[in-house]
Amino acid sequence: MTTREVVLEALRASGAAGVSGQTLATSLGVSRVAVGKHVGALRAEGYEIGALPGSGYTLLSVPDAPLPREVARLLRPGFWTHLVGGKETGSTNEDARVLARAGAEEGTVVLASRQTAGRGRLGRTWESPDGGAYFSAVLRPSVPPAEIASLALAVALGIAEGLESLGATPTLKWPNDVLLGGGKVAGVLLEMTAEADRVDWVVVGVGVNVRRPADQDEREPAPGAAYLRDSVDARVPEVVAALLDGVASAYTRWTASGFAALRGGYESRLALRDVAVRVSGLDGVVRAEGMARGVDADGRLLVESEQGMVPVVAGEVTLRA
Ligand code: BT5
Repeated sequence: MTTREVVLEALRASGAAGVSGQTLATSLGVSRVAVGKHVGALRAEGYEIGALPGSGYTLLSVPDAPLPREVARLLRPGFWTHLVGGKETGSTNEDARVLARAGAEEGTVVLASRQTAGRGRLGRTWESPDGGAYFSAVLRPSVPPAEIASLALAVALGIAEGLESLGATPTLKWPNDVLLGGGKVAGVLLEMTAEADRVDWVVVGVGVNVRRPADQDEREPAPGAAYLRDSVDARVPEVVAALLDGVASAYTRWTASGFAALRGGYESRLALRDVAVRVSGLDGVVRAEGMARGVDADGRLLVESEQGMVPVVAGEVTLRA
């Protein structure tokens, strides 16, 4: 721990009672001026620290942002080993890819409070203003590349379960959108490299809208976006920890037993069940039209059409009038 972190932990431990600058200085073996500087640096990171004559410093609130140290202390121990970043970046998926290529181990996570080049699937943009959380995790599943399609669904399920642990009631739009009240609250982007028969690494990127962007200078919220804070009172570090725990749990079940073990949970949250849909392939060509009935054990969407039950591997779903 750095001296700044020791100061922070002392503030946390002292709670509402607070701790005096002199006590901190003595226990750390530094001057009171040095303590004041660390407090200033923590305030610059977004920690709200009160200073009252007599009672000293009091930690009033931690930043409402995905700082690695605030997320790490809320995580279930075990799976996520390295958390980095936490401020602005281009794209956490890009950052995580660089780490994965350099050999980062499974369980490494890059976090950001905003992205300047956030990306969705197929070259689309992911609006990433302050108030959301953006993170990408390095996974190294020992499976053939074809199985990664269902990992995207497993991750979406893990996010839904994480949101439920906070009191929200999300639904899933196949393949990997997470909805709240009909709007998109989170999106998932998987990128990977693989040999012919084995995945080398997968970067799982998740963007979640927490607070509605309020500032005039923020970019327009994406049309159709939903915001978690509209229905659930949770701070960003808490949200990120819940989603990471949800993803770790779903991923662990997926690696142990495959998507088949998650199918029931996925289907029970499927927003499009028994709804008339049109599914286009990633090339834009219509693959199936009919009633969405669920997903199969490989995560393919089952569409009951005039030709019978058509399983669709990848694509975009639109509702039919
Ligand atoms: C996704 O793509 O939903 C995947 C989004 C993944 C974003 C994360 S953030 C961390 C990591 N780093 C990255 O650079 N990316 C990942 P797709 O299914 O293609 O949906 C994209 C579409 O969603 C856009 O074309 C918009 O219509 C809509 N959209 C964009 N920003 C949104 C937002 N913040 N909230 C809701 N919808 C949004």
